[in-house]
Amino acid sequence: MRSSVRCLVLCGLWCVGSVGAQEETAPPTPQVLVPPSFDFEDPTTASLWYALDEEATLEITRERANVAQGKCALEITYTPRDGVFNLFGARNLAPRPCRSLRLALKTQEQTPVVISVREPDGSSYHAFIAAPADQWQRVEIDLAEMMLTEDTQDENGGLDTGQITELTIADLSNLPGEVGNAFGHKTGPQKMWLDAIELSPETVPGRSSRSLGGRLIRLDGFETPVNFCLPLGGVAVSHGPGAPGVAGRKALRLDYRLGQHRWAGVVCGAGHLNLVDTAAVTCHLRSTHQGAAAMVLEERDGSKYRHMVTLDGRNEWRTEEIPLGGFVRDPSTTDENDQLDLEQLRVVVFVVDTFDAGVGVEGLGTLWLDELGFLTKQ
Ligand SMILES: [Ca+2]
Ligand SMILES: [Ca+2]
Ligand SMILES: [Ca+2]
Repeated sequence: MRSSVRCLVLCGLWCVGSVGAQEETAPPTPQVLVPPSFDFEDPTTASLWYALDEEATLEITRERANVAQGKCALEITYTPRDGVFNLFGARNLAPRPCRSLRLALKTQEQTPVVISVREPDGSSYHAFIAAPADQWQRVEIDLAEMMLTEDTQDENGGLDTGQITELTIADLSNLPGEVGNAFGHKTGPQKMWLDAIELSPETVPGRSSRSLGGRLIRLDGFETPVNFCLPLGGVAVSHGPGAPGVAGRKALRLDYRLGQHRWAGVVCGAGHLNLVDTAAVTCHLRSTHQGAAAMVLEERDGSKYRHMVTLDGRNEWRTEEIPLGGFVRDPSTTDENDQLDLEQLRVVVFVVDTFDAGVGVEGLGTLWLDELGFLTKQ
C-alpha cells in the first residue's frame, strides 16, 4: 500500500513539473501584444492560440451547444497519446491590473485540467480543475489562490497579477508511466471548447476562507460551482449535499469503481495558504462502504507525509481531526529537515484504497468530503 501511495504522489509531482518544462520548449512567437480576453467572435482570434501537439487543431465553432457566450467559441481537437502533452495557450498577452481569471470550459469527457498563468520571468502559477464530461464550466479563479509551480521560482514569492503575459490550459490525460494510470488514459480524438476568457480586475468568490474565530483555515468547502481539484484513479467527481452544521450546503462527491487504478480520489492545490501556527488537518467525511483512505501532504520539494483514515461505511457524516504529528513521512521521499513544514505545503491528496474498500453490487462506492482545511493552535 505504501509504495503505491508513494508512486502516485511522486508521479503527480513529475506531472505538474512537466507542464513548465514543456512550455520552455515552445516555439518563438510574434511580437504583437494581445488583450487578455477572448470571446472568439472574431474568427481570426483562433490563430492567437497554440497547441504543443502539432496535430491538434484549433478552430472557431458556431455550433450552439459548443458555444458558451455569443455566437462563437474555440474548439480544440486533439488525440491524447504517449509522448505528447495536451497543452494549449495564448502568449504575448498585454499585461493589465487584474484579480481574477474567468473562462468557460467544456471537455468531451471528464478530465483533469491544469490552468496556468505566467510572468515574463518564467514564474508560473496554476490551479486545478476536475472538468466533467460535456458540461460547460464557468470557471472563476481568484488569482490570489493560484500557486507557484514547483518547477519555477519567483523572486518575490507572489504572482504579480499585473505582469501576466501567458495563459495555458492542459488536459492531463495519457501522461506516461504511473501518473498516466492515475490521471487516466483516453482513446481516440478528444475535444475541448473554450469561451469567454478574461483576466479581469473584478474579484470573484475564493474557495478558501477562515472561520471558527479564525481557527479554521478552510482550504475548500466545495461550495463553488467548479471543483478545483484533479481527479485520480477514474473517480467520478461531482457535488453532493454538504455536511450538516457547517456554513456551506455542498460537498465534494467521489464515486469510485473497483477494477481501475488502486488509488481513487483527488489532488487539491494548497500552496496559496498561509499555514503558520497550524496544529491539525481537518475534514468532514461520509462513506457508503468500509475501507481505508490516505490523506497525503506534499511539500514543494516533494517530501510527502501520510495519514491513513478509516472509512466507517455508515453513510453518516463524521469529523476528522488529524494532528500534524499523525502524519508519517513516506520513507521513499527525503526531506532535508525530516519534519513536515506546512509553510512549504503544495498539495493535499485524498485517495481511497480501492483494494481495501467495500463496494456495492455494481462495484461502486461513494464518499463525500467537505470542509477540508487546517486548524491553528488555540
Ligand atoms: Ca512575482
Ligand atoms: Ca461544503
Ligand atoms: Ca520538511
